[in-house]
Parts: sequence; C-alpha cells; structure tokens
Amino acid sequence: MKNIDSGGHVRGESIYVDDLPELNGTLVALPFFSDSAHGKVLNLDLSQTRDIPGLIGIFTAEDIPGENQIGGILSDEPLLAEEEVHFRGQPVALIVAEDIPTARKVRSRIVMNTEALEVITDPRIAKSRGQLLFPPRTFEIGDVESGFKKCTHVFKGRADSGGQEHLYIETQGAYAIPMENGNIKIHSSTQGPTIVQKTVAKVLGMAMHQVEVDVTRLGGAFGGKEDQATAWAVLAALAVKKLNRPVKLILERQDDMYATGKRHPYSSDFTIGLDKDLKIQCFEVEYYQNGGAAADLSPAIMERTLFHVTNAYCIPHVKATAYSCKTNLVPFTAFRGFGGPQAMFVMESAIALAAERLNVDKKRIQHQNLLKNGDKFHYGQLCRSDNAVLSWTELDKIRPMDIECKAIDTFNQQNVFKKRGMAVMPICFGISFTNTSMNQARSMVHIYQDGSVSVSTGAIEMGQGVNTKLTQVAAWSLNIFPSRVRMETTNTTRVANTSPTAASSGSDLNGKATQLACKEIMATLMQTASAYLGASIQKLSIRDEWVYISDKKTNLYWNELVKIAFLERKQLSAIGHYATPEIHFDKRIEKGHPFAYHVFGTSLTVVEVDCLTGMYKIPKVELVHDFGKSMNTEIDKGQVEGALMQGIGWMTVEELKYDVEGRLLSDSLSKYKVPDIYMAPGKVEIFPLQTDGEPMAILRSKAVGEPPLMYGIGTYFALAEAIKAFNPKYRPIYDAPMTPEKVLMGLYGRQG
Ligand code: LUZ
Ligand code: MOS
Repeated sequence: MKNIDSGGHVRGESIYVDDLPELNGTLVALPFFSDSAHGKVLNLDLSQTRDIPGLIGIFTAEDIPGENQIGGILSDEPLLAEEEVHFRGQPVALIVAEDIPTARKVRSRIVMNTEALEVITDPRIAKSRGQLLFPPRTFEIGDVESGFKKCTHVFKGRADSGGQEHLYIETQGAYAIPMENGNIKIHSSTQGPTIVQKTVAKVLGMAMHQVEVDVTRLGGAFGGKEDQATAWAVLAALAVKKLNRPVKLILERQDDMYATGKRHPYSSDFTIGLDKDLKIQCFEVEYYQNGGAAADLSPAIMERTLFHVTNAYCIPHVKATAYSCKTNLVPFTAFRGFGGPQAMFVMESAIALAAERLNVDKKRIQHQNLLKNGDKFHYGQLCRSDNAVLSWTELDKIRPMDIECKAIDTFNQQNVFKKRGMAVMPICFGISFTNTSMNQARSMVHIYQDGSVSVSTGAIEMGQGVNTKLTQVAAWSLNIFPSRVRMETTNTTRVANTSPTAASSGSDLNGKATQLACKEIMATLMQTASAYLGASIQKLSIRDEWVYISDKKTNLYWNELVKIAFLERKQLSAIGHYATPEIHFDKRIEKGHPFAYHVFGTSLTVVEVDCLTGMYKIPKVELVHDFGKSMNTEIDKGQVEGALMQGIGWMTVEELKYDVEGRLLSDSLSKYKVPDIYMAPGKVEIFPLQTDGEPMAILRSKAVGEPPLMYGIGTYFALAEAIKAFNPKYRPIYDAPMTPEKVLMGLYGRQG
C-alpha cells in the first residue's frame, strides 16, 4: 500500500503549522534568548523598544499566571529565565508584534545585562565538580571484579561521541488561538500533544480540559519534538492568554539550531575483558552524558543507554554506571535511538580496541559474542530470539565477508592514494518506552452511515508513515478497502492522555488500540448481519466489503450492513485502549522485563578514502534487517534507509562545535554539514530476515523507526580500517564523528 501522504507531499499540498490559514488579527511571537551561557540577570533593558510601531507587548517570567516550569520529568526548567540564565539560547522574554520584521527589530534593541558566572561545557569537568542533573545509576550483572581476574586479555579505553542536530525540515512552531470562555486551542508541531496540553495548563494556571492541542502532521521530528516542542507552544499560548488574540510562533532555522536541544554528546571510559577464546567475559563502563543545563528527557535517555550497554552481544559480567552531567549548554534531548546509539558506539569501540591490540579481525570477536535465544541481558530480561546470529549468518551467505575482505585487500594493493575499509555492525534495540507506564495508547473509530470510517489515535504523523500503517490496520480489521478510512488529526479532545509518538512504538501501540476498537465494532456488525441473514455468527465473515456465509458470498454489502445497524440503533463507534502486556521494571534492583521485544540486524559497510584529501565516500552498505513480517515494505525500507543515513551523518560529517564559552559555532547549515545525496552510499541493499514475525508487534510487523540508525556506526570503524590500510602507524582514538579533517590527520599521523 502506497503512503497516503505521498500525493499531497509531492504536490506541496500537505498542511504544516505554518500553512494553516491565519485568522484575522493574528500576531507573531519571537523569543528573546540569553546570549550569556551562565550569569546573574542584572536587568533587562527594554527602553530602546518603546516607540517601535507594531510592537504589541513583551512578556517575561513575571507575566506567567501559573507555574514558570516546563521540565517534563524533573521540575528544573523555567519557561522564561528568572534571576539566572544557564545557557545561550535560553528564552528570557517573549516579543509579540504585528509582523516578523517588527519583532526582529524589537529583539535587536533589547539589552540584557548579566554578571558572568563560571561556564562549564565539558561533562567530565561538570562531574568532577559534582554538577549532576540527577543521581547516577548503575546496571550490573555477574561480578566484574572477579570476572576480570579470570580474563586472559583486559583493555582499557575511552570513547567519545558528538551530539547531533535534528534538522527536521519543518522548524519548531505553534499557532495558538483564543476560544470561548478563556479556552485555548493550539496547533503545535509536536510529537507529544498531551505534554503540550499539560504544560500549557500548568504554566497558565488552567485545567487541561481548557486546552485543546491539534496536530495534523510534522515535517520531521526525530525526537527533537518529543519534549522540546513544548516551550514554543506554551509561549504562544501565554501570549494568547495575555492578549486574547491568535498568536503564531515559528522558529526560523538559525534560532531553531541555536535554541533547541540536540542528541547528547557522551564521553565514556571502558574496560573490556576477554578469555583466550575471544569470548567477552567482562565489560565495565562509565558514561558521562552531557545533559546541558536542565534535565529535559535526560533521565530516560540515560536509562536507555544503560539498557543498550552490550549492543547485540551476550556478556556475563557487566557493570555500567551513567552520570548525567549538568553543563551550560542547551538541554540535550531525545534523538532517534535515545541514548542507545551512544552506548553501542562505546561497545563497538571496546571490541575494536581489543581486536587491534590482539591483532585479530574485529568481526571474529563480534561474531563470537552475538546474543542467542535464552541469553540473559544485564537487566534481567531473556533474549527470546536467535535473530542476532541469524541476520549475521544470512548476510554472510548473501555477501560472504571473507570474499569482501579479500576484494578490499586487492583494491588497497592496487591503489596508492585510495584505500578502502569495511566494517560489520550488528544491532539489537529494545522496543517499548523504558518507562513502563508510557506503553499505552487509545484509538477512536467511527463508522459513518455511508460506511466510511474515521480513525483518531494518539499517533503523530511525522513523515514516518504511521497514518498509512494505521489505515491498513483499520481496513484489514474491518475487511474493507483502505480508501474507506480517513486518518484524522491527532487531537487531545478526541484521544486523551497520549504518550508521545516516540520510542519506535507509534504503530505498535496505536495500531493495537485501533485493532481493539475495530474488533468491538465488528462484533456489533456481525450480530446485525447474523440476525438479518438468519445465519450463525461463527459462519459469518466479511471479505472485501461483502458478507460471506462460510465461503458463500451473500448479497449483503458493507454499506447496507452499516445502514441496517444504524437503523437498529447500534453503536457504530468505539474507543480501543491498549497497554503492552508482560512488561515491567524494578528500578530498585535495576532488573525486569522492560521491552516487548528486540529488533536485530547486521550491516556491512564499505568506505573509500581519498588519501590526499581525507575525503571519503561510501561505495555500499548491505544489510539484513529483522522487520518481523513487514506490513508495508516500502515504508519500512524507507525508514531503514533514512535511519542509516542519519546514523552515517552522526558518525562522519555532522559536527556540533561549541567554544569554551558555550557558544554554538555550528549554528547554521554553512557550518554544520549534513550528509547530502553525494554522501549517500553508492548502493544500499536491504534484505529482510525471514521470520514468522513478532506477535507483540502490530500485525507481526516489528517497530522500525530507530533500530536501523545504529547501522551507521559501522561507517566509523570502516573508515578507521581504511586509514590503517594507508598508515599502519595509525591508532584510532574512538572520537566520533570521523570528519574528513580527522581522517586526514589519521592518514599522516599516529592518531585520529
Ligand atoms: N522516549 C521516551 C523515547 O520517553 N522513552 C523511551 O524509552 C524512548 N525510547 C526511544 C525514543 N524515545
Ligand atoms: Mo524519539 S528519540 O523516539 O522521540
């Protein structure tokens, strides 16, 4: 089934927040941001703004009627700064004007005077000063201390990975509208409409039922709008509350890059221990997560890091501790993978270091240690599949790795200034919000009198195709054609208490809820048909919109059946509620069964380095991915390709740069390089792992949003191999991203 949005997208007709028709009298809002990374606010001088025509108002923390607090997990983040500012880009005031040029002019005339306080940007320094956002956590299994003593080989190392800008094409924004009786309606570009609703209510001192949030779709999010869409919606709503006029707040690209959180940079220390057969016996790791100036989603992200310590490997003795370090940078936030990729980069670095010191092929250690059915994860859950090994074996069958290695050796012998390298990257990603209570969803289904169907869920369409998948779920559950089904906007008055569309779980949770709602309506319709046809329910079915008795088609058509049920005064609407069964987690002992299932896969990446310039390209990536039984292979392949490319960008050219004063240097697209079409692999081949599918997944089709991002990690290690082929003295230092500059240093130095 084709993506239901593709026509609208291609014609440019799809609606985003800034495309909504504006009501008469709509104003624009523009935040004034702190340009100090850490300081006491002495005063905010507005004197130069007074006589600017078109300025409607400037609001600060003092104008907030409720609680000046937007922290989603911990209450540590004011919406508008009060006595102190903690990062550059922190909102301090809100300018409301007739138009954008006026608002910009006003902004340029506001002066904030601060007394500078010490600026910390390095998580290790923050940790040494005791600057943590919340207490550290340790996940442990076995006994590393005695385990290391029994190891033949023990290696210590360090790994660093950089942050990443989301670069959703639609920037952050919201359009807030005053309604009757002081109520407010907000169109928000958010993954979490309920978070927006709840926070607006809290900050404005309203009840949740006075706030309606509506989302048509997002032009990308990637985690950047899970929590950090909220501030902009609340600011717009604050202006509405103050002025009783519609207010639109859309961040321009540079403001968005400057003032919104990104993927967390991590710095980590590890010790890996192997026995004489290269079985990894022990792994000890300390993660220093750069959290920025407030907690935001860092507690949950740090938790997922701790779940993905060992990637796709079984390690009997593990001790992992994570620190979320408070720095004077914008609060870092959710980004596809949510702390998992950071952990997996450390694991792969440790294996690479061991392979290098032992002078063995990294693949040998990887393969030797893959998870098998029955293995226990360090958090207590059992691995219930052999898909790690199966995907590796399948890839090796399709593209024998030894032959690939030989081809690369031959290429490297024949070329002096071009060198190739390859890496294999197995992945394992847990599906479910790590916070068990978030794993629930609702779906409201109406059948109209003409037989057409309306479906509302908590899922947010952000380009990932969830609405297409939910259309399929509804159509298949009712045995009607997909053209009958309309996916409605996501609206808090129709579907309440939604979890954000995140954690790769949107289709699973909302799909299962939709199945339940459809099932309820189908039961009603089957009763109706049974009475009308005088046939027993057990013998009845609907196929392609016709009612059948056993295998015999009747002349009762869907439209007619719906009409009869309506005239008989039957309920043709239902709300399904789904909560993932079986999952639980006990934080006191850090053990449980947090995930509904895991997604596996293995990729093979080949890179080619130009040894005169340090530039590189990626001739190919081939991978075997565990889709379960994919319900939409085109959408799922699109997710794998997009995630792979995003992972490649994170590992290679995307470099977030801050100076010691906490100033973001890479604050525009001329300074922050994202992979473009020339950077894309010459060939991407995706082979589905043949399995029976996963019953906990919607229609046995596994969650696909995040896991394939981690295939990109292979690129880093393939580049290290290519450099080594040119410069045998090269010793990698596991410091991602591997930019062309670093490659060049590696080609002609000892490290890179
Ligand atoms: N968001 C969240 C996520 O709140 N909890 C999670 O476990 C998660 N995992 C991945 C992406 N977003
Ligand atoms: Mo996410 S990182 O699934 O919002």
